[in-house]
Amino acid sequence: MAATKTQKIIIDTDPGQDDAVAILLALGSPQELEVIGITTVAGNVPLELTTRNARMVCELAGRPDIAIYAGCDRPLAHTLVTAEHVHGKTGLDGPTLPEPTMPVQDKHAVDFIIETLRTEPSGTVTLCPLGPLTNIATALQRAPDISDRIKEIVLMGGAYFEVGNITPAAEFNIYVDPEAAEIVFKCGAPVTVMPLDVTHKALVTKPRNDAFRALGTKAGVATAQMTDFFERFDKEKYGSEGAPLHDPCVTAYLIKPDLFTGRNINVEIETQSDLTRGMTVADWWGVTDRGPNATFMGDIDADGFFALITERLATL
Ligand SMILES: [Ca+2]
Repeated sequence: MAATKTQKIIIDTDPGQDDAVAILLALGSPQELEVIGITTVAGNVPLELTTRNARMVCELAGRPDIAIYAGCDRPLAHTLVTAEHVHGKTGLDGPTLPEPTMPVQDKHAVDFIIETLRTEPSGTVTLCPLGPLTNIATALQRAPDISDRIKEIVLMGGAYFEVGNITPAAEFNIYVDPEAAEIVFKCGAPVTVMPLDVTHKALVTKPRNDAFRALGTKAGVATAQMTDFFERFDKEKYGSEGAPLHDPCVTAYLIKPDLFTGRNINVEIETQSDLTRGMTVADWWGVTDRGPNATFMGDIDADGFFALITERLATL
């Protein structure tokens, strides 16, 4: 057995094709990651659909035993903005997957997050937000004592050099709920960020997509179909050689941190300006005296990243 200690994680998610791959990667990596629960949030599509999609993905992985908790159906302060233009009407367009039959837990996602952090030994649970930060911020607001007990928050969101994808200045997850993001970035727990600067280097090129499909398994083929769908939008928008696979950067980091490099810096969230609302103001060059509050990643070994995903999908 490897000496690596299995890390307990809660995946907070708004699936989303790339969320789906992030979840599959985690479930395919039981040596490194123990998924103690999946919490859903409104984001790419409304909550009812993100909860349905999370269940579909667990069933695709052959894991109907995973506990799924539905969370907040709208951001803290503003109306929900969704992204059907990227992810399709269901949020998980691409493959044809059966309607899920596994249950949703009765408990609210926020209660699950609070209770888990209070019950598990302090510093043993990592939160993995892959969507707007509404559930995590609500938990922190309601139970400020939990911030000291979080091992780490590893999230996909924000951008500095790549600036924005939903507005010229903001990345989608942060833009949807900047007030929540501000609470999370100020909470005092260690925060690691996978911004667009990283995820726009994690492109599903044709050979990488072919490698998923060539696995010939349900999970491999569905992943290829999901990234095919996703790709249409990004190819039109960026003219890139493939779609960026955003959210799996979070779970890949927990399995193989060496795939990523970044800087421990100060990151503030713009919540006021109409023009730049949701911008992650990252002090990459250290031009302020503001203390560091996040490890902001800047680069990825993309070949290593795709090799890891393909290897772990093969085990499902
Ligand atoms: Ca997501």
